[in-house]
Amino acid sequence: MTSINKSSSWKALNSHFKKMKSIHMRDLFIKENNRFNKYHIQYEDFLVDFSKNRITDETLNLLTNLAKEAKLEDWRDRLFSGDKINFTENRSALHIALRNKSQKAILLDGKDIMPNVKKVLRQMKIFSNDIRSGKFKGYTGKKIKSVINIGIGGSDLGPAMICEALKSYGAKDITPYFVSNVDGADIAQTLELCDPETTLFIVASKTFTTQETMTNAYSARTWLLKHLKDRQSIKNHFVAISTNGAAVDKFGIDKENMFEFWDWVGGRYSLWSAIGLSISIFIGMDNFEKLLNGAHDIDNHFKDAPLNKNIPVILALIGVWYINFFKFNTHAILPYDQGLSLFPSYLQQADMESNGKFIDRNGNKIKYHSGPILWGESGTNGQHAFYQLIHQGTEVVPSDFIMPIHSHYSIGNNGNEHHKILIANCIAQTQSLMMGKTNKEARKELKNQNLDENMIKILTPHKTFEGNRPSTSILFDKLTPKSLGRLIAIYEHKIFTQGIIWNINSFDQWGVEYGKQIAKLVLPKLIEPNETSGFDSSTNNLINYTKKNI
Ligand code: G6Q
Repeated sequence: MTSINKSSSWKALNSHFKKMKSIHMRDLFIKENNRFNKYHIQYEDFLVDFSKNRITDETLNLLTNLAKEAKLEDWRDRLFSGDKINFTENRSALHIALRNKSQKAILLDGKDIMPNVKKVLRQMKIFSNDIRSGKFKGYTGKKIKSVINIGIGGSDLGPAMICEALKSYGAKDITPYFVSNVDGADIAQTLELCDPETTLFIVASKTFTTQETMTNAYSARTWLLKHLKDRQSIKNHFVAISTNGAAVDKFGIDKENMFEFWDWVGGRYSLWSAIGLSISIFIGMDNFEKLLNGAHDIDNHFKDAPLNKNIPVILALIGVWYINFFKFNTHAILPYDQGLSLFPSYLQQADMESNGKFIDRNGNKIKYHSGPILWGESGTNGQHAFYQLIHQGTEVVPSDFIMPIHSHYSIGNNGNEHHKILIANCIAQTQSLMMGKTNKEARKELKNQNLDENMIKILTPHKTFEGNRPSTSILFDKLTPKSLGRLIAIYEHKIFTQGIIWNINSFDQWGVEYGKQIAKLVLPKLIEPNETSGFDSSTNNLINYTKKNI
């Protein structure tokens, strides 16, 4: 395949961009008073308003052509049919099978994988029910109250984000904790909050070799044995989720307490698998199933909806428009829901680990930008911090405003005062980012404050907002397991779509593996007594300085 930036649709987009770059969205809204009608997609309770973007019909047509030229539809079929599209690891990317609620078989190397998927779901259901009901007890016969998930990256971020998001569905007598950092503070501070007799550790690691996770898991085991003084207690307090049965066995976790998943589940796509055990324990298996249902709905939507009515595709194409043509290289995720406070960092991994790549599928260095720098924070907190830059900075930051219409919490006047204020803030931001405030408007406002002419002159440029700052609003009824499943799957498929357009493999992560490899080189040098040489002078000195002062 010729490089996508040499394709006819890319070239057409380039010429179109020359026209579009100076057009203000204010004018687009004046010209097209039905802009919202044209540029929104309603999918059941999900409303995606992408009208506040620097696009026209022509932009969307050209972008859709680009997706076609990149053979998005073929690649989508290959994803769903279990082709080994993660070719650098010789693996399929079949997370869609984990939430396949149809009765259809999904074949991998000619064999239906659904029976195994369902078997593990049943195992999760029994175990989650037993923990919640108290049937599964700690070694001394007490009910489990604390569930500590020990994992990192894909074995941590999804479950942690979801347990936070769906707290209102959580068991009141179980607290989930997530320990990921190898910094001893993480596990030590968590253990301080827990009682060994009522604590369950979930060691979540696809490989069961990750240094951080294994170090934390061994420290947890030491802590448990110090208190319970019997190796037999491990059976009542440790379960493992992994693809590596031998390593789980070596750690001392009973086969019965192991939940399997498979190499065709990428780490950052694994929350739908047994890696979600902390979720199913906390919110119950029925709710976990609803999360899967939500994702399955979007799998169907992504598969079946025409490209120009397809939520993940539209989000992806608008992203490509900004990254590759406007050269806006960052993207903000701004959820107006406290529950989604971890959503930006979860998506950071999903997006940046998938599409943060400069080599295409043919092994060539790409000559265009790929994945954006993703960042964000829940609203309204971000408004009092970094939104200044979004409004008036020299960088333009396309932003996603994510907002449920209803809150789980009834508080304030009429029981919805807080939520109305939250919604008002969210909508107001998208409006002012798009409209801006002209010099004339700023001047008029200052005049109304009865300021003297000199002061008005000084202040006017500072109070002027260029506007034309793009945003997409994603609204849905309420943050439920189902809607969260949908939201996550929307972004997963958006990321996939962009990876296809950029012709990169979104499913490997050699940068992460490299990190795992280099840490192993430095650790022995920190331990050995003699002076370290052999690295560059900075690294040698950092190691030697640390050794001297440790
Ligand atoms: C995700 C990455 C990475 C991975 C962690 C943990 O896609 O592969 O974030 O999830 O490195 O790996 P283990 O689950 O093998 O411990």
